[in-house]
Amino acid sequence: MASALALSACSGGGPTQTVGTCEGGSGKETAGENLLKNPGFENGTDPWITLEPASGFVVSWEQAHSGASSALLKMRDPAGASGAKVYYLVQEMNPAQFPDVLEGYYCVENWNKGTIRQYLQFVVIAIGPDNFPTTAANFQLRYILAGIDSPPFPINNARFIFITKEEPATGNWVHFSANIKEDFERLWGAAPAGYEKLRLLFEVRWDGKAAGDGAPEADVYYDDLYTGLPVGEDP
Ligand SMILES: [Ca+2]
Repeated sequence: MASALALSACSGGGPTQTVGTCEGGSGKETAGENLLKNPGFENGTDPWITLEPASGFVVSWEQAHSGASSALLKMRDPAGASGAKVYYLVQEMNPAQFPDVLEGYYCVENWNKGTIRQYLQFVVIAIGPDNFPTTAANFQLRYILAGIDSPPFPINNARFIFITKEEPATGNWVHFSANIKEDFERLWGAAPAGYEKLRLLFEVRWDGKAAGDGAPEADVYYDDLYTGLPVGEDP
């Protein structure tokens, strides 16, 4: 299975497919090394970054899948806004081997859909892989978590994968996972190698908005993010 999704109440936490509260829960068990640092946002913001200071993330103590804190993307835009806007939670890395899986949890509150292409996604970008054509500087997988049911725009160096085509559940921690290595092999013909770096992005965003559409609003929490070997496998 290329991807999976499971729900649990935001007001709890715990392993995949259990119900709990947003305010607490147990951490997830992983056997492999997590290539993401500070994956549960218990140690401030570093080394997470945003690509746009005006629409970055904050560490929040309002909700947590495990521990005391999580990353919050707080979307508040006026009806008059137009074009596109991305709220970014990003980490870059340069592992020797391309990771097998990526997974984590999100929790959405206050989902007011201000425009039709308002959605959650995570993105895996391989920058400068030496086993890919030189037709693009980077190659991407864009995983739609919720909010849209078709690609939001054409993009030659990306492939879209729909984990759901539904609106996001609100008030629940939602587990998501994908085998990013298999998906690169299936959709691009190979897992990236010899790259300059990998960039992993966790987003809420809107695209193709006209002024006069509604006012996009959402509080999106991410927590307990992981990339590496499949969970439960020894290194
Ligand atoms: Ca946490």
